[in-house]
Amino acid sequence: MIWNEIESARREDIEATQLSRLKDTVERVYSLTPFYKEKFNEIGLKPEDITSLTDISKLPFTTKKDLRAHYPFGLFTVPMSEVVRVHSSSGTTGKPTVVGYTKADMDVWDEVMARVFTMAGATSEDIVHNGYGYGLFTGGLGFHNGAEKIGATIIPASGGMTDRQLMLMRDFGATILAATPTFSLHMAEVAKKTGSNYLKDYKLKAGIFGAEPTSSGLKKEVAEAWGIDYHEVYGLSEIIGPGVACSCKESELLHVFEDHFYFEIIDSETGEIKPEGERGELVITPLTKQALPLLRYRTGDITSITKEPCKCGRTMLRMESIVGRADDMLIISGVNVYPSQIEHVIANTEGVTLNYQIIAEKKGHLDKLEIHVEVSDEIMSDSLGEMAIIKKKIQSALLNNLYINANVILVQPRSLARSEGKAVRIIDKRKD
Ligand code: DLL
Repeated sequence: MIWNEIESARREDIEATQLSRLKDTVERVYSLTPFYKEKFNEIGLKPEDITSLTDISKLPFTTKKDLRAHYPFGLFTVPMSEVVRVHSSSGTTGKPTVVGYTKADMDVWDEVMARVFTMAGATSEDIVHNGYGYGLFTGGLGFHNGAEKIGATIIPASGGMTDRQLMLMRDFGATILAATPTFSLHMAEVAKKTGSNYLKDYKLKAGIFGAEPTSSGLKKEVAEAWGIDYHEVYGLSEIIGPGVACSCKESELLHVFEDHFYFEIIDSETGEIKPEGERGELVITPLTKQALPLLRYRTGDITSITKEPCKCGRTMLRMESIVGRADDMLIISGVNVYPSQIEHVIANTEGVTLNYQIIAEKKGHLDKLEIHVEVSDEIMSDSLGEMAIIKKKIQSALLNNLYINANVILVQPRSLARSEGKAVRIIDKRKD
């Protein structure tokens, strides 16, 4: 089922809607935000210069730094009396980035999340177990409102307390799971402790996972561990929260809700727009935001987009799963590598699990990479010889496929820390 018929509109119609909304957004930020007016004046640009979608390349970029520089509400275009909700990033590296919503913004957010739920096959008959954190993080409340919008029953479990979450999922008969992929896998690990027949206690049929980069291998593992369809959702608080794009049943690509978000892929270094199909940094312009409209927001996320039609009937642009964040990219002795590429190698190796951590260090002038990977229970009880073979296999795959020299350390099952939200995969001691 498709929630809104616009999701399968003709391209010309989608683009006409985008253009008129883009013009409104440009006019809005120019007249209401001194920050943008100044930027326009610097480059001699006027809102009326934007007459086609390709003119978007004339507009200035916006970065996280700009949001921080105007902390907390400096880029809002409405008085606080019209702001009904505020969220923010965790702000582990300095001041958090703060975002705000008017009533109209909340309606759009609920609408796109209703599309997400419908894409995952959910209806008012479903019981949604929401394991995304509630609070300033957009995950919990974003999913909460979307589930209510389609009339499903929402269980606002939030993150943490794994045993209790499992009890609620069983006792309330949850049919849809919403949580980060790593936390969902952790919940499955704990559920499995009750025996190999654990799935009989649960009624889950689908899950909606996101908020962190996830390899195909990890998606498959989560889907198998819960015996469910895997749907991926993408989003970020600066743009709206979860609900910018979501994958349907047909493929791993995510449908972008283009009537509300304009996507470009750029070369991070030069800022040039890249052609369809090429990977680069995702830049998003929200087209209907009232409280915090931003122009060409640099997400730092690396992906590609395609206009190829999808069997599900939706016509909107699709994006590939995020490969990684530009700032998560590790440069190891001159070689660029994303954690998800390392995860891909681990996923293709028998005998290990997808619980891993990457540690980068400097030894003298040299970069050293250590990768701790948990082995499976079966391997642990096998011989040391087997472990040595696995270690070698991963190391040579990393060298042959990614050109990186890493020391792989196999560790005991369940010995690495688990996350209740977004997983911490990289410890880069070179940054200290
Ligand atoms: O993580 C919103 C969200 C909540 C999305 C729940 C999906 C599910 P932020 O905390 O602002 O918002 O973090 C945004 O998380 O720029 C990406 O780097 C990453 N991210 C979000 N979804 C995905 C995904 C929420 N599906 C940042 N795959 C983004 C990979 C993702 N990375």
